[in-house]
Amino acid sequence: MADTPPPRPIVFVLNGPNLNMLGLREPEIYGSDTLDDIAGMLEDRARELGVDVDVRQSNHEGHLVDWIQQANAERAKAVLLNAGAYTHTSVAIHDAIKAVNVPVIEVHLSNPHRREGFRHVSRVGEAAKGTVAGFGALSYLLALDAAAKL
Ligand code: DHK
Repeated sequence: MADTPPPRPIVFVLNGPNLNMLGLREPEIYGSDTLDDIAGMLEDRARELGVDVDVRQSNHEGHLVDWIQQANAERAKAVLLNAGAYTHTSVAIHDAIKAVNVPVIEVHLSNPHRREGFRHVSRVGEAAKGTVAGFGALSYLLALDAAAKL
């Protein structure tokens, strides 16, 4: 009898506030791809890399905290996190990243350092393993490549 293959490592892809509006929201900054488009690209790349992705979005800070803890409890390979505006403000998300062993990679479509001063601080980046920003939807794919190699 053939052995069942081991489960593929899972990468959580967590998206924060207003990222459900991608495609409509300031396309000159965030691009014209919707979050569903990005999820599709990630699923295609994940298949090539031999991992699974679980793409989620919430406008609520606590959901992101819960999902970081869940990724850790389920021994996910990594978390890709675009915390939206909570990136710049959330001590709770910073603490959640510090509290877990799962590596968290900060992702942004835009380059926050080229934008308003209030985006230059990243509470997520201060705790994350690394950051990919400024490449539009490609930021997510580059971060997934990094996650698969960890
Ligand atoms: C997304 C957001 O919603 C902003 O609040 C961040 C980030 C930047 C992005 O570029 O993906 O400042």
